[in-house]
Amino acid sequence: MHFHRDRGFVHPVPSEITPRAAYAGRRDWLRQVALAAAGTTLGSWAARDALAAAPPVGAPLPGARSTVAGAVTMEKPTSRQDATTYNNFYEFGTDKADPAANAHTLKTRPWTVAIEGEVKKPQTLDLDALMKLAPMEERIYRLRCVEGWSMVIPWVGWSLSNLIKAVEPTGNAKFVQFLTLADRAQMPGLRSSVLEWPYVEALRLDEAMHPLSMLAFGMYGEVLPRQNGAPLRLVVPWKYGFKSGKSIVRIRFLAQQPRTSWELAASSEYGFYSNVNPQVDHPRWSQATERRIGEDGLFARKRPTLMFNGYEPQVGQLYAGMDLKKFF
Ligand SMILES: Nc1nc2c(c(=O)[nH]1)N[C@H]1C(S)=C(S)[C@@H](COP(=O)(O)O)O[C@H]1N2
Ligand SMILES: [Mo]
Repeated sequence: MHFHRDRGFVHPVPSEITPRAAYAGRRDWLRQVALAAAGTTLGSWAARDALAAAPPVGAPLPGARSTVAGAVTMEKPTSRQDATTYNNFYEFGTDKADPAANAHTLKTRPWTVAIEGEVKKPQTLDLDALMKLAPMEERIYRLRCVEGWSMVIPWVGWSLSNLIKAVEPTGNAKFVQFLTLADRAQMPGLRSSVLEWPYVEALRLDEAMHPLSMLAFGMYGEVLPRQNGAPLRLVVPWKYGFKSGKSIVRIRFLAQQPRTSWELAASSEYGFYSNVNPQVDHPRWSQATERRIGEDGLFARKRPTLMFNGYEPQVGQLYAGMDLKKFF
């Protein structure tokens, strides 16, 4: 992985894929569930963890096929193995294999999400209550990272608009900010100053209300693996992947556009909007093409990148009349 420190802290360029054969976290919970079911560890943290109401990491989490326009691409999904071992989650390290190797320390239950700011119903929601807010849907989205690679991932969750409507934004609310967990005890990557913690991203309220903006609790029909942002993460498929924060603990409604972690790290490289756009290059590399993980050879960038990552028919209207080079 290469950092270009002369330009500030930035996304590393796509680096070597280090495949991980073992999937230790999943084996761990399977063992926990087995032990808990056998009643051998009742009272231990493992049993409480396994028997908590919210399903544990790796448990089945089915979702009905989404009927939201554009929510199910017919493209071949990336293998689960690739999607769970080639990750960006800097709280657990900056190499692609680090999150899968290190995220086992993330405690995903109990978990609450605080809703605050410009809403009529500020509240702190427990994960169980949150998960019941709307029926689970399966959506198969393209994911495009600003580094020039892409995947196709079957997520399980529902439109973020369900939550936004439930908390009733005030007339002043124009932006929604997503703050993710920053706990040094659970996240070894926080010792690095590669980003300002907590990892914070934000959307305009109308972007957040778009039916394609999703809160995901699962992928591949199972509860989210920790390295993919358990127990809940945002998925905004027409924007570069870094706009979709993992392991969210706080959602804040704001009148003013907030700064985000990547803007603070390198404002010339990462704009607030960060819509996927093959015509607006990243200062250090072209965005015209991408390599699909698991499909192309290393460093091959053969696939043309699509405007708004292929979601232009659904989301183009959100940016009508805007200069997309200026508001990148
Ligand atoms: N909290 C947090 N969220 C994050 C990141 C991160 O480092 N920390 N990385 C982002 C980036 S750069 C990408 S491309 C996606 C990757 O999601 P995936 O690993 O599930 O494919 O997560 C995004 N969300
Ligand atoms: Mo990314």
